[in-house]
Amino acid sequence: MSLGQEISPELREWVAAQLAAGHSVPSLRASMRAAGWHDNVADVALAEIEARAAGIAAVAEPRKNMPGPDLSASPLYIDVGDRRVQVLQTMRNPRVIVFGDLVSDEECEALIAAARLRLARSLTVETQTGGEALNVDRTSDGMFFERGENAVVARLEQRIATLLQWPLEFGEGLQILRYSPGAQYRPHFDYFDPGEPGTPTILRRGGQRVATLVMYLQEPEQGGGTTFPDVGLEVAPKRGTGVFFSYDRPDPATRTLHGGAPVLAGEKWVATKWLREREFI
Ligand code: PD2
Ligand code: ZN
Repeated sequence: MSLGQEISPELREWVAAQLAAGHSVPSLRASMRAAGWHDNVADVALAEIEARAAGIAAVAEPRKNMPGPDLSASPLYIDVGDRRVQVLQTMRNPRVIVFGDLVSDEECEALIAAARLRLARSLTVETQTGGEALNVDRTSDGMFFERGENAVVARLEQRIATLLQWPLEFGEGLQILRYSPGAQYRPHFDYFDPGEPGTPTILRRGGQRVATLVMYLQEPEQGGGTTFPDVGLEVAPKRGTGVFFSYDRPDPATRTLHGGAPVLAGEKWVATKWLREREFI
């Protein structure tokens, strides 16, 4: 669809706020037209919001601008300033890329050491309320670093921003997870479900998640792969390696359902970087 004018997240939010404040759809349509919005943009934006309000899932438009490395020349390595990251495997639909030599052994050790002291049973964002809650689907222990919290975190975040061509400020703080034997993360999507009542609150901090990078800091002896059930893919949790995947709309059609398979022996540690549409505040 070529509308000539983009329906920005800000426009969507503005329309939603006006409706919540009691303005009628015809009056909104009139003020949007008066403000210079093309009729079709106003109609599409309003139809989407009305559909959502009526509990009907509007078909989300895929984003065009997405994080990810430039693979146009099929590189085997990508220079990210302080190291050359290997491109080990790529998939198009879903977009999945496995990177090697992404995190050094020393960086893995330093992240684990700093995180170990602060582990607590993992919380996931509670989409009912926008708060956090214990989640039975995730039996790992975890914590979050602030963005740039220490030198190793800051260096890794800069490397990720360069590699994925996405502003550092659009990233959430690094999450660290530890899986003991038996622990797993059942298949889920990382984007926030547009149908959940808590989602608008979550989206205020930087919009949707659009991509994930899971980096393996310590490999278990057995089990613990990252699985993509829709496409029968399993990525081995090799230390220093990272699996990147992106989703251009918050929709299962992206085929980015993924999980952490149960650890069968040993301990698995990962660092996850989630990327948002906008600056994450
Ligand atoms: O640890 C993993 O393999 C894993 C799997 C699925 C991590 C995440 N999701 C995540 O952090 O979102
Ligand atoms: Zn996940």
